[in-house]
Amino acid sequence: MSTDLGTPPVLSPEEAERAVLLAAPRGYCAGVDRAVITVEKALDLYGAPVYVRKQIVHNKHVVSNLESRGAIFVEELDEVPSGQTVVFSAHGVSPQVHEQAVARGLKTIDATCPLVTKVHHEAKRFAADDYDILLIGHEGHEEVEGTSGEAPMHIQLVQGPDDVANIDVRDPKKVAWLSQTTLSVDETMETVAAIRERFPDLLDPPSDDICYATQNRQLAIKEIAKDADLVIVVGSSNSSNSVRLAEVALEAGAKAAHRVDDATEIREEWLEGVDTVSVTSGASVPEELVEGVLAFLAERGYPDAQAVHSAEESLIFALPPELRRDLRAAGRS
Ligand code: 0CH
Ligand code: SF4
Repeated sequence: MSTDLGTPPVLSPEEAERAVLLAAPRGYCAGVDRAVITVEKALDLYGAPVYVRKQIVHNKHVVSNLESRGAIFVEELDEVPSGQTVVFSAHGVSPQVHEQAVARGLKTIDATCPLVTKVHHEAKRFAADDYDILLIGHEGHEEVEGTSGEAPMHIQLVQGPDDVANIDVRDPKKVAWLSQTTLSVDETMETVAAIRERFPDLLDPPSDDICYATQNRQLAIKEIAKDADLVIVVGSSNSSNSVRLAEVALEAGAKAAHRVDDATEIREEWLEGVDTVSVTSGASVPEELVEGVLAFLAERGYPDAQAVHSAEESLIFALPPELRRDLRAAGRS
């Protein structure tokens, strides 16, 4: 009896050389998952509209999807009618924003990632001990604004090694550093080294501020970028961790790296002469957008993607306590 194994597809010589490598882990981290579910559950429980201060996470597809379900995204709390419910984004807010919400009689749900809150606590502790705090991060980023607001008189922003010469502190022996959670690990270490050269007594944060998800996604893309002709990073342009992934890929040896919001932004010419394409996504990116990129590549003769695992992740955060309480009261927990 013969078994028909089917006819293998006929590949052109170019197609036979091709590979698609998929970073693992990639996409949603525990803090993003929690923040997005928070808005979804708030919409289910309280009904539309639910206001959200700033983008809940920096992804335009996530934001437009939640908008279509009744979320209203605002820049500041004065755009929220009094008495309404407002969710704070995963990136965190300063104490001043909490105070403003109380003053305006708003019901708040805080979707700040617990790992961002941890950095806020570190800032408060260093400030209470009267340290000058050097916060490594990007000017204007919501997370930097929120963390700085915890101790504005003690914190100054350092964007990179070039800023170090201009740092002015009260006592060079009482200086500590903290960072945004979504920076490049390697770049941040360069900045810290430059700071330490100026201030040898520099105090480190009690644990890594660049979070596990940022670190794991950078390690994963390094692993598959070094042999790639092209790296595609899925993520929005204002997503710090996504933008960093494209930079890290180039530093790791990728011949080219592009960030796209989705497959429609991939340019055909990027694929010219390309055999190995490596794909990843930022911590705020829904997996269906990565699937769209893989389908785009498949339509152009690239094979199924091979996942390359460099770390396992199992962290899950409980929903914000104020939402859990209301879910319980409504018998929906
Ligand atoms: O990478 P950033 O911080 O711009 O933010 P994102 O793309 O919304 O990813 C989630 C991180 C949220 C706070 O750490
Ligand atoms: Fe939290 Fe890290 Fe995700 Fe930011 S990237 S939401 S700090 S887990």
